[in-house]
Amino acid sequence: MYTKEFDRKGRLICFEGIDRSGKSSQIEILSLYLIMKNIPHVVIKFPTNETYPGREINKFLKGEIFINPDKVDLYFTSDRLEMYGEIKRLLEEGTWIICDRYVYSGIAYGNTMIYFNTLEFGKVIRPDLVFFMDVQYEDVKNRKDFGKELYEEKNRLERAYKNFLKLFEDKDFVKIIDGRKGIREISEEIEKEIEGIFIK
Ligand code: DGP
Repeated sequence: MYTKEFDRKGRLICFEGIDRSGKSSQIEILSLYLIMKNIPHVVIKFPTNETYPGREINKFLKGEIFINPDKVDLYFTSDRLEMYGEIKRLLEEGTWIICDRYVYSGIAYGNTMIYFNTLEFGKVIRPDLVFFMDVQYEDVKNRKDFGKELYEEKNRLERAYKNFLKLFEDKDFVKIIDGRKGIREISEEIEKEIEGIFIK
C-alpha cells in the first residue's frame, strides 16, 4: 500500500476511530504538547478543505449537497491523493504532521476496495505511528453533537469499527487507546508514547 520510503525528518502521526471517538480533542492537546516541545507541526484533517473533492465531501457530510454514492469513495480518495505530495514535502523539510483520519478510514468506511487497489495503492505515505481510539457505537451515541453528520448512524459505525479492528490487529505501528477513559488520562498515554518513541 505504501510508497517508497524517503528521507523524512518530520514524523507522521495519524488518529483513527469511528465518528465522535475523541480524536479531535486529543489532536488539539497533542498539538499544544508539540508546541511546548518546540516541534514544528501541522494538523491535517481529512477530508480536507484544501482540495476540490475534499470540500465537496465536507459539504456532502453536512447534508448541503448530494453526491452519487458511487462517487463518494472516489472523492475521499482523490482528496488524500492530492495531499500526499504536500505531506511528503512537509516531512522532508522536518515538519511533523498530525492527521485526523487517513487511508485507514477509507478502508474501514469505504463501500468498495477497488479504488484503493487502483488509485491509492503504492501512493500512501507510511505513518510513523497510528493512534486508534477504541470506542464503539454504544459508547459514542450519546456524545455531544453525535448525529450531526450524514454518516453517523449505527450500521455504518459498527461496520467501520469491525473493519478498523481487523485492519489494526498485530500492527506494531498502531497504538490502541481505550477511548472510554478520561481525556486527560488518554492524552498522558499519547504523550508517553510519543516521548518514548521520538523525543530524545
Ligand atoms: P469527520 O471525521 O467527522 O470529518 O467525518 C468524516 C466521515 O467520513 C467519517 O464518517 C468517516 C468517513 N470517511 C473518511 N474517509 C472515508 C473514505 O475514504 N470513504 C468513505 N466512504 N468514508 C470515509
